[in-house]
Amino acid sequence: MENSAFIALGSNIGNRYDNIMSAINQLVSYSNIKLVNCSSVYETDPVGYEDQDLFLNMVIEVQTSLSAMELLDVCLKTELELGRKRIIHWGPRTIDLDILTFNQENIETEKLIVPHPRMLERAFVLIPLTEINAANRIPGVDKPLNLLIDELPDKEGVRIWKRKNGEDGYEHIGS
Ligand code: GSY
Repeated sequence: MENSAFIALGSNIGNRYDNIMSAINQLVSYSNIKLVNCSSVYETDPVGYEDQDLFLNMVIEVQTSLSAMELLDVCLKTELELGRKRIIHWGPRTIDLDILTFNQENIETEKLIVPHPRMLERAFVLIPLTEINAANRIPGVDKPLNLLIDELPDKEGVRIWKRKNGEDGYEHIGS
C-alpha cells in the first residue's frame, strides 16, 4: 500500500453520522484501501449555499495501492451506493467524499484536482485535517496548516461533535 491519501467526508441529509460511518466502512471493504487515521467529527455551518442544514464533517487518512484516479472512482461509487442526492449545486447531500491530497502529488485532470482546489478556504476541511496531519503541511503550500486556519474567517462555524476517543462534545474551536 504505497500511496497515502487524505479524504474529507461530509453529510447534511438523514442520519449524518451513519452516512459518514457507512462511507468509511464501504471504503475499507476494499482490500487495497487501509484506514490509517480518523479525525474527530465536527458539526459545521454550511458554506456556500447557506440556507441548508448543518453538516457533519471529518477527515480520514488511508493507505492504498490504488492510483489517485482509481481511488476517485471508489469514492464516487461509494457516494452513489449511499444514495447521494444533490439537487442544488453546493446544496444538501447525503454524503460527499473529496480526495484532499494524494502523496505529495499535484494532479490536474478534468475529473480530479489534488490538492483539492478549495480546501485552503474551508475551515470544515482544514480543522479536522490538522488533527491527523502530523506534517502540518499541504503539498505545494508554504504555510503550515495551523497558520492557514488562523487566517480563516469561518472557523467559529466548526464545532467538535464527537471526539476521536468517542466522547460527545460541543465546543467552538479557539474558544
Ligand atoms: O464540499 C463539501 C460539501 N459542502 C460542505 C460541507 O461538507 N460542509 C460545510 N460546512 N459546508 C459545505 N458546503 C458544501 S458545498
